Amino acid sequence: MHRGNDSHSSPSPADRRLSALVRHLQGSPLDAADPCLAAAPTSAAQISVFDHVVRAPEDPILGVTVAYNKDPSPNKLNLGVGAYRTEEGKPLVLNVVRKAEQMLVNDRSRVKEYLPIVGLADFNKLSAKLILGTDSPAIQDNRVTTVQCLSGTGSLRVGAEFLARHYHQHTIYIPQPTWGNHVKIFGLAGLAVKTYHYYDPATRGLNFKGLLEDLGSAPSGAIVLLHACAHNPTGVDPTAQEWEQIRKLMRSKALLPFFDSAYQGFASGNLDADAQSIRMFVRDGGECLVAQSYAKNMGLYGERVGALSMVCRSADVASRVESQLKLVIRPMYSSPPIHGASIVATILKDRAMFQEWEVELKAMADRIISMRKQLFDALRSRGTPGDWSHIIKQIGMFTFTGLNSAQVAFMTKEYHIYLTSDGRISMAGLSSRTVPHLADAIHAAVTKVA
Ligand code: PLA
Repeated sequence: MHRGNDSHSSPSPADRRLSALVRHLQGSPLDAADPCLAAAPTSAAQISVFDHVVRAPEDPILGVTVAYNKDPSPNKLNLGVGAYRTEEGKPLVLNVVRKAEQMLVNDRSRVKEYLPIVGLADFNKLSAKLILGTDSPAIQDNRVTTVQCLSGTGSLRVGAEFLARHYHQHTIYIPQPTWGNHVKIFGLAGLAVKTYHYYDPATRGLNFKGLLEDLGSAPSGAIVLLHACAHNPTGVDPTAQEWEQIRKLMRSKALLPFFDSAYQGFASGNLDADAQSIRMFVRDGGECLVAQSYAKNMGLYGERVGALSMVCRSADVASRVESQLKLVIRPMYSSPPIHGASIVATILKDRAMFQEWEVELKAMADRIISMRKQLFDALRSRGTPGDWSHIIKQIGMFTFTGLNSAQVAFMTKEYHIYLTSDGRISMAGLSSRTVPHLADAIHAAVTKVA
């Protein structure tokens, strides 16, 4: 037998080393001249089977917070990640969320059983209505399948994996620029990622001609990632007329829309208005995917609550699609977490709580808009060279300032202001108190750094 033979072969260097160490532990002195010990590793790093692993760079967005956290300056300001802060610079838990959580805690009938693979049924139904509209014919026809996922990111990833497995076209077009994680999410899911023109640095607006040309020359059936509203990082959205032209072009070429809705309610302060682009595509009877996040609009960042809806041609297709989505989700994380989805469902299904949410959401959106105005005024009063009107024209959580990476580095070094190197500022992280500090920093960067 094999084992018998092995036991007669001479011990390996590792075994001999081990025996010498065991003898030492049992009281024998260590013989430094022992060749087995000489062969012993000299540092812990040499022992690791992961010795070849190289250090990865920090994430371009979340790494900004890592750097910010290490800065001891009392004046430091984090305008990197898109996370809402109050006028006092504090994270905000919405009152209506606190209320919903209290109700959930008080309800002793609630248990912590696993959710189904597709998540909480109420949450899914209400999420579809929130994004597609309560009167959506697609929902009435039962041709929408919605699955609860891990916030916006998880919804994009599940949708991407589904498309890689079941859709005939494996190319996805994403706007240039876009949220940095899109490239990785779609690439890792097995899709080929290409870009379409979106932003024109000269006008700081939409490069609509470039967009139409690129989508016009995309292969038939290609997937197109669209930001539903409040485009990240540019803050530039197509107008309703432009959306309509995009829709017509995409439908004429059978391009498949994949909407990323991470900011519903944050752009205009109105949930329905911010879903218009999506509803336009659903109204024409065609198919699309929608990834929804409650991170920003309900302030549920860390709860990781979101949904993927797939609008299909028929109820039959939708139900078969759902059965396959389950096969994507089950080996990925089995089933989603219960708490965040329960908060959302509690708020969405109660009329009074829903209205309370709308008021709080509008207040967040309004505060961001007022920060735009304040920053614009502060730069103007300093006579900062350049046209800063894009600060008030851009939409949503971010201002794409046009500052270059050297100017950003200067602001971080000299003013302890943290933002992504592409010059994106999270307006939600600003307050009346910190606007002057930011305006001073921008003024100095623009006048001192090329
Ligand atoms: N899609 C877009 C366009 C986003 O901007 C973000 C978040 C997401 C999806 C994913 O959000 P979620 O998974 O938390 O729901 N973008 C943030 C945070 C706010 C981040 O980078 O993770 C940003 O600062 O860009």
